[in-house]
Amino acid sequence: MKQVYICFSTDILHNGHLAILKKAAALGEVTVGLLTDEAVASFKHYPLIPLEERIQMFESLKGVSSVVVQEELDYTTILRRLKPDIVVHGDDWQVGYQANIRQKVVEVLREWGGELVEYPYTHTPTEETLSNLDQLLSLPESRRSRLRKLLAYKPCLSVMEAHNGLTGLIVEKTVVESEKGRRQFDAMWVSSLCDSTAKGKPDIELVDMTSRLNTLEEIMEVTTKPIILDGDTGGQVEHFVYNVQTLERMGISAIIIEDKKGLKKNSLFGAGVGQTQDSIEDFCQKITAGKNAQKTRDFMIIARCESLILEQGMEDALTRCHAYVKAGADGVMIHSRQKTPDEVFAFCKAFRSADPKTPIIVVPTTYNDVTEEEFAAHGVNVVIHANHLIRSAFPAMQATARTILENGRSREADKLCMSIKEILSLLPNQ
Ligand code: SPV
Ligand code: MG
Repeated sequence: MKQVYICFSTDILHNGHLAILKKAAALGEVTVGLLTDEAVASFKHYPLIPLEERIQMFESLKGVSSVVVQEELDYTTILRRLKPDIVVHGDDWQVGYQANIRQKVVEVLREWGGELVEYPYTHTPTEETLSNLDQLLSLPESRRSRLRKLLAYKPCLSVMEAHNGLTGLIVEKTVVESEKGRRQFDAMWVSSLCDSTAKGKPDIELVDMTSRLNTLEEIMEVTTKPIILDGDTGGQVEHFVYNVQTLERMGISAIIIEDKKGLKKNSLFGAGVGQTQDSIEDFCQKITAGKNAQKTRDFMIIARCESLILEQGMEDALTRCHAYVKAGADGVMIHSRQKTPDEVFAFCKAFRSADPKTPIIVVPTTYNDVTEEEFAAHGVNVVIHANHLIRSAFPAMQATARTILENGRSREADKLCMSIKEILSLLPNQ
C-alpha cells in the first residue's frame, strides 16, 4: 500500500479538509503532519487549539492511520524522514511565499521518485467563520495569554504602536510576504506619547487612566493581537494595584512601568528636563504590589529602567534591573536615547550573563539602524516600534491640510489621499 503524507495547519476542521482527507485515503495509507503552534503562528493566527489537542483531534478521524508533528513550514526534514510515495495538498499554494515551499516538496520527492498530488481547494471560509474566529481570538483570556506564549517560542517579538481603532487595524492587518515567509506584527504597544499626542496633549501623565482605558477599548474592539500598555510611572501604588486588575480583566497582556517619580516627562527629552528616578526600594515595592494584585498567571508587569536615559551609568541600570526582577518583574525594558545601540548591547550582555531568561525589551527610536534579527542575537526578546504611526501620519495630514488651503479646493490633495474605496476596505463589516 502506498504511503501518503498530508500536512494540516488548521484548528477549525471544515468540509474542505475532510474532502481532501478522503481523497488522500483513497490513494493509500495516510500520515497526517501537524504544524507546531509556533509554525502555525508564524504565518497565520496563534492556534486556538494547542498542538496536543489537534493531535488527538486528527488521530480520531476516519482514514488517518498516524499523526506526526511537522516542526517547520518547510517539508524537507519531515519528508526525508518519512519518504512517502505521495504528498497531497490543495492547489492553493502555487503563488506567493508558499510557491517556494511547494517547489522544494517537488524537488525532495524526486530523490526517491515520490509524487505530489494536488486537488482543487474547495472551501473558502465564510465571513461568519472569520468573524467568529476573530471573536474567539479577542476574548480576554485568549488575548491576554498570547504574549507569554509568543515569548516562549519566538526569539524576538516585533511590536508596533497603536493609538486608536484605525491604527490598531493597521497593526492587526499589515502583512508582508517575501521568499522568507509571511511577516506581521506580534503585538501592539499603546504608547503614552502617542495616546497623548493623538489628543493634542503633552506626554506628562495628563491623559488619565480612564481616557487610556477608552483608547484600549477602542483598539480592542477591532483587533485580536496582544497589547502591551505603556503605564508611565504606574502612579501611586494604591492606584496601580487597582489598575492592574482592570487591565487584566480587559485582556491586556502586559503593562510597562518606568522607574521615575514626580512629574513624568518623555524619556527622549533626556536628563536635562528635571526628571527624577524613583528609589530602587520604592519601585520594587510597586512591582511586588502589582504582582500580588493580579489574578492570573498570564498578566505581565515589566519594569522599565531609566538609568541610561538619566545618565546614571551601566552599573546602576544593571543593579536596578536585577532588583526589579527579584521583586517580581516579568521582564525589563532598558531605555536609551543614544544614536548607536552600543550601551543597549553592553547592557544586554551584562544582564544576560547573570540572568539568562528574563525577557529584555528595547525601544530603538534613536538607534534604529539595528534590525530585529540583530537585537535577537544580542538576547533581546521584544522590539517596540513606539511612535511611528503617529509620526508618519502627522506630516501626511499636515501636507494635505496645506495643499487644500493653498489651492482653495481639495483636488490637488487627491494624490496625497487613499481612495474612499481603499479606506473602506480596511474597516471590518461594511
Ligand atoms: C512612549 O512611547 O510613550 C514611550 C517610549 O514611553 S518613549 O517615548 O521613547 O519614552
Ligand atoms: Mg511613554
